[in-house]
Amino acid sequence: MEQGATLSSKKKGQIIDKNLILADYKLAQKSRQISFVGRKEVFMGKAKFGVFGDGKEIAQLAMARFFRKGDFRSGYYRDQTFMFAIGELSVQEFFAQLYAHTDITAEPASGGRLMNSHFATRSLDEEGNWKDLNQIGNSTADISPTAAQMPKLLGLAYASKLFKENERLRGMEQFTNGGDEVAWGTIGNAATAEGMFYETINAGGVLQVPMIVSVWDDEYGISVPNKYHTTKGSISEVLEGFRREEGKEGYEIFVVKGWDYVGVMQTYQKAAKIAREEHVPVIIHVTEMTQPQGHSTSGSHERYKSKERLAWEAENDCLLKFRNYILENELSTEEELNEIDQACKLEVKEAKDLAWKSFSNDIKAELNEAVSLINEAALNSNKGAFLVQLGEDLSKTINPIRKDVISAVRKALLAMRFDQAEVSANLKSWYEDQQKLNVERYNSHLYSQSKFSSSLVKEFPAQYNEDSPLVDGREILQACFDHLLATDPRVFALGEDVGKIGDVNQGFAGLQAKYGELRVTDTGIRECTIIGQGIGAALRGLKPIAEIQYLDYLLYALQILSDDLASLHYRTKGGQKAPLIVRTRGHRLEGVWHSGSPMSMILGSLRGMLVCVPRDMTQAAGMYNTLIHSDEPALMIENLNGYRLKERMPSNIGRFTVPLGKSDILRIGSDITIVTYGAMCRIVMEAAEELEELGISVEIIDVQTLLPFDNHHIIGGSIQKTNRVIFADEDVPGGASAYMMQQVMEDQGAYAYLDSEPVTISAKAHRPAYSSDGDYFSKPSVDDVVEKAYAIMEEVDPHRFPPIY
Ligand SMILES: Cc1ncc(C[n+]2csc(CCOP(=O)(O)OP(=O)(O)O)c2C)c(N)n1
Ligand SMILES: [Mg+2]
Repeated sequence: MEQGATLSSKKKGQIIDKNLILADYKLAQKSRQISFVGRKEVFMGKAKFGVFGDGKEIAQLAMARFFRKGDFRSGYYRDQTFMFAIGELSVQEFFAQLYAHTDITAEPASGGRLMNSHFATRSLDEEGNWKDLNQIGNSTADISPTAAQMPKLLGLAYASKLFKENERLRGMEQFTNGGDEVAWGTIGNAATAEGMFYETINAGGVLQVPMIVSVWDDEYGISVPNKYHTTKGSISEVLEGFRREEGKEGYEIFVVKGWDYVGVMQTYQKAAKIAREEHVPVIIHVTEMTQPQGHSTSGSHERYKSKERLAWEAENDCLLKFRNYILENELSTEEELNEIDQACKLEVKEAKDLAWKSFSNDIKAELNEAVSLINEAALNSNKGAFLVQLGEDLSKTINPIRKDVISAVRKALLAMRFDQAEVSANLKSWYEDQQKLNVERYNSHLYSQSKFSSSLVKEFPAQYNEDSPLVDGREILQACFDHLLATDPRVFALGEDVGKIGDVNQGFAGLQAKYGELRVTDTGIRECTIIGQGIGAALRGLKPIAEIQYLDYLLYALQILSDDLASLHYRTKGGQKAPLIVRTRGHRLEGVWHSGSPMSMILGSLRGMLVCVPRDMTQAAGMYNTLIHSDEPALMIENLNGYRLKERMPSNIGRFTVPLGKSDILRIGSDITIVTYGAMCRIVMEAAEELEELGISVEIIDVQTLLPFDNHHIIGGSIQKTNRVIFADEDVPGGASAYMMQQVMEDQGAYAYLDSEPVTISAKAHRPAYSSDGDYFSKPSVDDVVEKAYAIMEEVDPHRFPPIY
């Protein structure tokens, strides 16, 4: 943590505060020991994989020195020294994560869900309330995809700008100290070749936000040297054009060697001042870093580094150079440093042993219970000998894991299937209790489990009076957003064309003029970092509505939505949340890139988010109101062709809510249930009129949200009545229509009530062709729905419904 240290030189290169230097030496040495010991633990089979921060210690001490409580880090797996230095990670916690300890008191970052060196602090208490983030040296939860820490970094820094410049956020002391928090990013040299890196750097320069991006350059990305990653082999040279100049905003750029203790301290001191006080972004290219143990436990770097390179790395090891600096400047003696080294070794060993004990004792206790219950059952079971052997094998397992225990118990229960129920009763009930615990350990927190869950938001129906006017759908949204912006200062909207013109369909029309540019904001064309900007701001307590102009362009942002936003709550086991609303518009309009409905792509990649597919703008407005009162991230897909359709303006526009996961019966019928959503609702409703004339009565259900899906089993209930079902949408064959069928057949057991084969209606497998004919021959039409429904009834009663073709 920043200790107000001003660096000045007595003699050339000497820093006066000897105590700080020795404390830094000790921390660097301890961190190095942790890397050595961690690697050994993996090779001994006590952990599965290890990646460590050796060779990167010294610059991280400097970064930590100028990092303050309330600041945020968004980095990657090399940052252990930094995390120790800011006091947010203990040695024992580091090892607990290496072993995958599932208890968050032992492993607070993720409760064993993230592989080692994936750091995170907990922003939320056990009830899901925000902690006082100003009292924490915050680290967002690391993810493995290279450079994916960059988009949210932008948002973390952008939040400082909002806190500083938006007067209405003044009351949020729990989150900010007047917006002077810095967002600190770290990234490996090779990862800077990713598109996300450049997109973030460009946006940061445009926005002028307080972020400091450190590039840890060890000249390799696993086995591949810099010349394959970066033009001219140097990221700082490549980024020269971003450097600020007289009269032109940009970045401050520093280059410093990773073993130069004085150099890094001076650089980070300057960088922090510039970013914090001027809100100017900074890039620090830290060169000449090394990897004493190679990339990770997955392989040896002797395979791909030359002898010369390995020798150079040994000579330029930052710890060795730091030690020499201390000795040369007579800040300490060999003996004193050796003593520090020894003390570090001991401390690391003790912490490691404690972490292992704590991790393995829990499992051993479970194993002992299981063995004794298996033995107890063996006394009366027909499979006694088998069970005794199973128990004996289990008790002999070296370094047992939970899978060993639970798998043996399941095998035992299977073996006892012909025994009297009492024989296995105790083991079964123990197993069921363990399964509940294991669900909590491994499967919980995909969605909010707190009082802020969207499922707990009260339903207030839309109200109308005689004067409720008929307006364009987009006006309903505009009135809703107006209300949200007026009543909740945390809300802001951003995206391409969202500001001045109020989005391409004018949902925000006039709202920038009313609330200012900070609340309704135009951005560059950069879908991935629009989402990152939203994620980062949401991580800091704000409520962004980030817009992706068309659903077809969600692909540009899908990776970060999936890897970061959707997994956040799960991967931190409820330790962090980012209640970001992603707004977009899709389904049918025109052609290959403005008519997409790739719902199965979304369903497959965004578990952890809510997916709302409203049939009209009134339903969408009600869902926005629900989302604003909850703490879950969501994707809202409005109907592209619905903005100019007329709807009645509810009199309680800003207050009514639409419950998520509650299907709506749009039409009551008796012959066939048709399940659909979004823009297809109108098509199916029209088809129902034609079918009525043909003597076929259909019940239409709008699921409204795909995640969650029909919580109240309204569809199953309907099928009990009609005994026939069609799942209709505009996705590809086998897409979201198949998802809906799976949900209803498996989760609701509707198969038992079917008298006819269940049917799906979808678009063609290709993207929709341009123009109205392209739409007709690519997307499901009223005629398609009529014919599919008719065909079902034809099979039931061919006399009443003779073949059409
Ligand atoms: C998107 C993605 N591609 C590939 C990988 C596999 N991978 C993990 S680390 C790494 C090299 C990263 O090198 P660098 O950014 O220089 O960081 P260093 O490990 O050298 O500190 C690669 C290719 C990944 N994690 N994510
Ligand atoms: Mg590297």
